[in-house]
Amino acid sequence: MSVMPVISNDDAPHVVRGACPHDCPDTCATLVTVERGRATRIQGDPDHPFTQGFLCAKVNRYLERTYHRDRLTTPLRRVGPKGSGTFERATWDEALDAIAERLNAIRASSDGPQSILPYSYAGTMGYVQGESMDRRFFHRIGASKLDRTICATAGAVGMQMTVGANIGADAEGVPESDLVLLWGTNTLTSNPHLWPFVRQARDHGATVIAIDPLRTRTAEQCDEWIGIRPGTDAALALGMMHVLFAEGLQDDDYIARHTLGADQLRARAAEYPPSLVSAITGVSEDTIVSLARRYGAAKAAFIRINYGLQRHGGGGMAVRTIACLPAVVGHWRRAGGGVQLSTSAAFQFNKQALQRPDLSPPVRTINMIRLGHALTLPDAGVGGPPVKALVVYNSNPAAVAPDTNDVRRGLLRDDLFTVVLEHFLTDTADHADWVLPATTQLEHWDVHFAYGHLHATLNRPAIAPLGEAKSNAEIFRLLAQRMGLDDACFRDDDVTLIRQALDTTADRMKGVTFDALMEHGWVRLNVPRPFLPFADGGFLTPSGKCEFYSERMVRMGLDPLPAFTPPHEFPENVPALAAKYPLTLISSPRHQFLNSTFVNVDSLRRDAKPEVMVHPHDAAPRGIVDGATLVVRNDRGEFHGVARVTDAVRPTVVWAPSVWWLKLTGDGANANATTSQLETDLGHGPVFYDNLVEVAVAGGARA
Ligand SMILES: Nc1nc2c(c(=O)[nH]1)N[C@H]1C(S)=C(S)[C@@H](COP(=O)(O)OP(=O)(O)OC[C@H]3O[C@@H](n4cnc5c(=O)[nH]c(N)nc54)[C@H](O)[C@@H]3O)O[C@H]1N2
Ligand SMILES: Nc1nc2c(c(=O)[nH]1)N[C@H]1C(S)=C(S)[C@@H](COP(=O)(O)OP(=O)(O)OC[C@H]3O[C@@H](n4cnc5c(=O)[nH]c(N)nc54)[C@H](O)[C@@H]3O)O[C@H]1N2
Ligand SMILES: [Mo]
Repeated sequence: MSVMPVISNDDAPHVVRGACPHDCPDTCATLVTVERGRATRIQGDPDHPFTQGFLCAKVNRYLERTYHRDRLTTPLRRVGPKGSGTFERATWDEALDAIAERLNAIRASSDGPQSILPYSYAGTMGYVQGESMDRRFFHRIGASKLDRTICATAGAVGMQMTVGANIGADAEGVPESDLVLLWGTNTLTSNPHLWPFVRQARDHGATVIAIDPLRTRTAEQCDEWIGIRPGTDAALALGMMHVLFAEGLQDDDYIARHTLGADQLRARAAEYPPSLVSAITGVSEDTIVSLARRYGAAKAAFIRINYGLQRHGGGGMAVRTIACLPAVVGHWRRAGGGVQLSTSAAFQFNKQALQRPDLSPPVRTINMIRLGHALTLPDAGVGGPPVKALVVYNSNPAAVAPDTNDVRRGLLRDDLFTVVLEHFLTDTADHADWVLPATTQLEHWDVHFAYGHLHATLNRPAIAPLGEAKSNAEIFRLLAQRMGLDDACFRDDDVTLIRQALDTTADRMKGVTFDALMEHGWVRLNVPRPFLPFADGGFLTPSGKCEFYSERMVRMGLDPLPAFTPPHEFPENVPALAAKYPLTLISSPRHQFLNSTFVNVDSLRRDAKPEVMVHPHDAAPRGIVDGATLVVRNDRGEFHGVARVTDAVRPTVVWAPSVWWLKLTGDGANANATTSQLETDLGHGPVFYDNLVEVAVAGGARA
């Protein structure tokens, strides 16, 4: 079988190279077998250094999802009441004409174009279908901008403050590590292609430790599980520094050459003795001291943090603080040492050319995690006109945005004009006036960065679009035309967009060309293997040092030094609230789901129902037994789940594996009925896991 460059009419089976589009650090290189125009197999590229020939539980089912009986294949026009999910088929001409006319009318109205709001996230991480023609379109019409904060901004800014960019140690160095800390990350579920590297390190004698309020399937596989209290990681990191400095385990040479503010950091760490840290984190003093000693004695400790730990009020500072650790001990010098939140900033695609921010007039920005406020407050919560039109693509906010009850109130507004580009009738699409069928990764072109490794990947269409589906970029091209936007940039086709994304002289992109991608499917960035970004300093901060002390934080009115910033709903600080709602809810992803994607795939959901894991200490006084139907509630809302009584959660923590489609739960609600629209300390991010609740047997007396 040969590897074909584009869709082939040839009847012979052939293989098309692609990229997994999903929001995951792994961005796998895929091989799709096509027979007589139909995709019959998807596998991981065995030659790709990170994919290593295997795919995850979800993407192994990508063909089942693509050919799902419920795939949208034509445009749909709403016929029932708003939110009822009742539609009739329409032609593309009807849909595009109606949408163009309505959007043009809103642009011309007294509310003006800022009353139009795009809403998208990373349903696909591809540059073409994720952030190219769509951005040009909204920039050109002068729509409100969307601050895309829902996942990563708290930690990204935390990294920027300490090391200068969201860049980190190379996963391919992990086999040389002698201590691996999986800190606030469920690797086997959310970053599974890192695991073979961790296993290699372990084969060479490394110790692997999970730091997580949940004993996840990842923690089960580690040498040790540290069941920390949610939102207290900065205190643990400072406690480790306390011990490192007190016992002389720091690397004075690295500190002197490559860091700023070491004396202040040492003084700050002195304020965090193990006794205090133990009281904050719920981790024993012995564990804190032995973790610090182990870290100080290691030659190359690899800290894998991920986005789970920054979904708390102090999430930005938590990441900033942990990111100081490798510089204290000088581990950036060696392969396998350092910290990784993301590798995304290592990529230097030409986003300006793709997105054309120059087309936009000065407009307001709306934070996507406050969609509920944006849709329900008269000035959208930020000043200016109300939101009159919402165009959603690559996202399912009715299920994934915090405070879904508020979001739903907004989506139900009769005067809100909502257009949703989707593969399926999601909870969000159910609220649309128009639904437009989008192509999947098997049906369109794209090019990808990654956030857990250092390879760029091309995606070629393997099959023709299903039904009348069109790619996002094509839909925005057509809309631009209908609305009379005749700038030349609205005529660039998808392959031209890929070439524009690659049109850069940036050093790390040397060799990442269209031709190389066509030939190999993927190309490693122009960096050594493994990439040691800060082996000899060269931090990307204003000072060029690892900034223990940050002038920028001073200017932001924040503590310039690492510190423990408690969650918004930290029981000690909100005793009245904690008396009513004593448990912290974590709603991190279920293994078989990708946020709310794949929830409707039968073989992945099977007959599962939403579950709520409760520790025996919390279950007993509430009369909760395994299998009971529970209601989880706070002042924002409530949802139901089946009780699992287990010591895999620490006491006072409950876990609701997520993110369920509202309409597949049974009660029409998921964990986001209880989450808040509050923001993190840095980056205006969401605080999904900073969420006090009470749990009771449904129908039973209230506690
Ligand atoms: N299968 C699957 N893979 C995914 C995703 C998915 O939905 N499903 N989502 C993708 C996306 S969008 C992202 S952003 C990444 C996220 O990747 P991760 O960050 O690994 O994912 P989470 O499961 O959100 O969080 C990881 C762990 O953090 C723990 N945690 C929560 N609060 C704290 C805390 O305060 N301190 C500490 N130490 N731990 C805490 C949670 O219990 C959880 O086990 O995964 C990606 N990969
Ligand atoms: N309670 C709770 N809430 C969470 C999280 C959590 O852990 N707990 N995780 C948060 C995180 S980390 C994130 S990143 C967000 C993710 O939130 P979203 O980015 O909204 O992710 P998904 O829920 O996967 O929804 C993506 C949608 O995009 C669609 N899609 C995929 N590809 C295409 C395409 O090419 N074109 C079009 N038009 N549509 C496409 C899919 O069908 C899917 O419905 O959720 C956040 N919400
Ligand atoms: Mo995410």
